Amino acid sequence: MVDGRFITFEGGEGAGKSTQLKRLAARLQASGREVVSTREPGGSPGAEAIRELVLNGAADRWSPVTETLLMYAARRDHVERVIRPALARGAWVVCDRFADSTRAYQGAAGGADPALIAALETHILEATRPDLTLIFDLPVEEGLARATARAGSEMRFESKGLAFHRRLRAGFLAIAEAEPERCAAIDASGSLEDVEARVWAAVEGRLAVHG
Ligand code: T5A
Repeated sequence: MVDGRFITFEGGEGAGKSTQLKRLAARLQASGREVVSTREPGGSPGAEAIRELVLNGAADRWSPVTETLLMYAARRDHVERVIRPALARGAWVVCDRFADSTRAYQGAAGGADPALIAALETHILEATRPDLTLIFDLPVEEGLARATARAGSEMRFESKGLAFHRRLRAGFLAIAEAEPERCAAIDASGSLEDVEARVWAAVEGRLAVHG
């Protein structure tokens, strides 16, 4: 029986999404499901090439509107080549960032027109929408400290300044408030185990999964 589900992880920098995504994927796999773990920007060869362009370089290398278009070019390739085929065969797709990151980073924090972003969601995503979105929430300073301590990641967005990151946090919380049926806000403070328990409670409660 096809019972694929699409779960996205969202939030500001260093909130712990990648760490928790791995834990959730392992738990779902252990219960016998096929799980596809992926990320944005990226997740397919074409989208990974765009990731290189958009995440590296000076903070002002691209305008928010250009970033929006690059994110959506990458997202369309990822959706067509990875996400839709996986869902069609019944896999569970867990994705580190998706469309809400464009709403929050390029829209709420960057100033790109929300109407442009909404139109791209309609025309580029079509019916491919997350069943559940986990929005990781953490005070900005704590997230940036975690992200800075972690080695080897692209720094373009991390270097944008505190005001940007405060708008970003507010933007994500506004999405969670506006779409409570799809989104669960996750308190990302505390130990890895504390956060893992909150994630599992949301997945179990929203998607009626046991395991
Ligand atoms: N972007 C992306 C856009 O602007 N628009 C878009 O449409 C999309 C899709 C992606 C960048 O692209 C932007 C947003 C981003 O800036 P990235 O390198 O993939 O860049 O970065 P992030 O997705 O932000 O990932 P991060 O690694 O910064 O954050 P995570 O995944 O939330 O955090 P994680 O798990 O890597 O943890 C960070 C550090 O904290 C520790 C971890 O061990 C790690 O060292 N940690 C904890 N420490 C203490 N307590 C806990 N509970 C902890 N949980 C994790």
